[in-house]
Amino acid sequence: MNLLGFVFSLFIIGVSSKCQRCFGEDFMWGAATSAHQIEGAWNTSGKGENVWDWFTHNYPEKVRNGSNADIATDSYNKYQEDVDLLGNLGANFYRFSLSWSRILPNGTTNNINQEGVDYYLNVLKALQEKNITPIVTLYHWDLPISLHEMGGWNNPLVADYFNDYATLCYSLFGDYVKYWLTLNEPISQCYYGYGSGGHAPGYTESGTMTYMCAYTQLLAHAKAYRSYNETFRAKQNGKVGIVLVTLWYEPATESDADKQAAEWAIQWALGLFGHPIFIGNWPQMVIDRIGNLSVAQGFNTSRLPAFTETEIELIKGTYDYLGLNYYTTLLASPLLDFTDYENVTVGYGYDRNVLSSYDPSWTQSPVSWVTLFDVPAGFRAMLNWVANNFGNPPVIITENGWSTYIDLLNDTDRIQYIKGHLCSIYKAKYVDKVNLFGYAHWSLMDNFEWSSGYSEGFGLVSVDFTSPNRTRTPKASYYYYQKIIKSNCLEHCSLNN
Ligand code: GBH
Repeated sequence: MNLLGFVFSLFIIGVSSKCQRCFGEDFMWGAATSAHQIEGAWNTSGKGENVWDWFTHNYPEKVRNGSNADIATDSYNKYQEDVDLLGNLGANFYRFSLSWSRILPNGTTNNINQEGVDYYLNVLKALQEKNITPIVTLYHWDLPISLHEMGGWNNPLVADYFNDYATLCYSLFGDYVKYWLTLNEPISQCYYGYGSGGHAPGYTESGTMTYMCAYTQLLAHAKAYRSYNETFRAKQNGKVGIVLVTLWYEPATESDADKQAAEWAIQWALGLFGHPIFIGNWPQMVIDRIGNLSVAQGFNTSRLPAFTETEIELIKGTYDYLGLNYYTTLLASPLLDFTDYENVTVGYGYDRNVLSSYDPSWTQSPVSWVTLFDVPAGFRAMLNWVANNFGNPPVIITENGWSTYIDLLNDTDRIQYIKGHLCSIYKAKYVDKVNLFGYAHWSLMDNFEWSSGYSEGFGLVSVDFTSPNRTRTPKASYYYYQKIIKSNCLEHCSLNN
């Protein structure tokens, strides 16, 4: 090698040691939304009412500024623009959800709304034209009101209605859809909807209903997974999974009690749903804890519904892949002494027994849910926890994102968040060997943020909610993410922490 060549090689080594970290060519990049948060058209074109329509219309005080999703981002009419935005982003996939009551206005298969079916076929065709893979969630919290009136997720028979709906969707859309997700974040649905009451339907029975809901949702997921196996897999050759979430928890101190608190916090979220699916039955410490407390509290049986042997087998193994959502990290200590079984209030928070705090050095979102901090390390830790506890299943990140004021176009804090979090999953995948195959940012665009209404936005694209056009404007983070997708590489990602 001549001198010039030698100097040139040094230059190349110099550039690459600036920590260019490249993902494999088959790694999938995408963005996510959900039906109720974007579609609008809440009572037109044959759509039936869902529990969030009912909740926002009847309890406007439960949502910031009394907002609702009657129009939202109007994606029912503007889906082509959404698909164009995904195309320009360079997205390989789009994670979106189907509105159950748009397809089945009463929730049941005796009445199919053809206009709703056509809408989703149009979305799927538009995606196909741009070579964007659909990853379709069947249920993202928008239960048809008729099923809510039957008790909603407190009623185990709703699992059968979900199975009917899922089966219909496989047959209607299965030619286009190869990645299905049954339920979005059952812990959030069951806790915020049936426990804290912040979400529809607004029940506040976290010591009982949260677990009934969990029981029914696990049965619903499992039945829908089995139906795919029995009737569709051979022909359609797709994959079915579920979306789970946890706040990541680190022990507040190195004490054993704090370590146990952090572990329990994860078990009461990821464990509650992941253990039945990946290992079989509820986690043992959850069974023991709720059982013991229930007795001490005067219940005849545990507040945690017991699975029969048949149900355990039905649920076990019902995954082809796992969708994981990660947003943030908190610190954990015990709420009460772990051995104190007397005088413990009935409730999920007391069962879980975690007192949360945070590190004041963490950057906090200026607008979001009580606690959204930018803590990339928790992402890697969560992925490792899942790989270690659930046998390293194929995982795709179905949500990860940061909240800002909705009109902020120069969203440098979101860029900072994305940068750190992508570096963290890079390390999980390539250093720790977690079986991760894709990443979706939440969200493609600002949308109806549940009980926060439109007071905050997770979007890469801003939406003008004051204009009937719902004009979409990409933020700085959209262009930042576009560059990453195009190069498939990260710059300045150090492997040292
Ligand atoms: C995801 O849930 C959802 O899947 C998605 O639809 C949503 O838009 C996204 O997060 C962003 O929030 O106000 O303190 O009571 C993440 C779990 C559950 C976290 C509800 C915030 C309310 C917290 N979320 N929770 S608080």
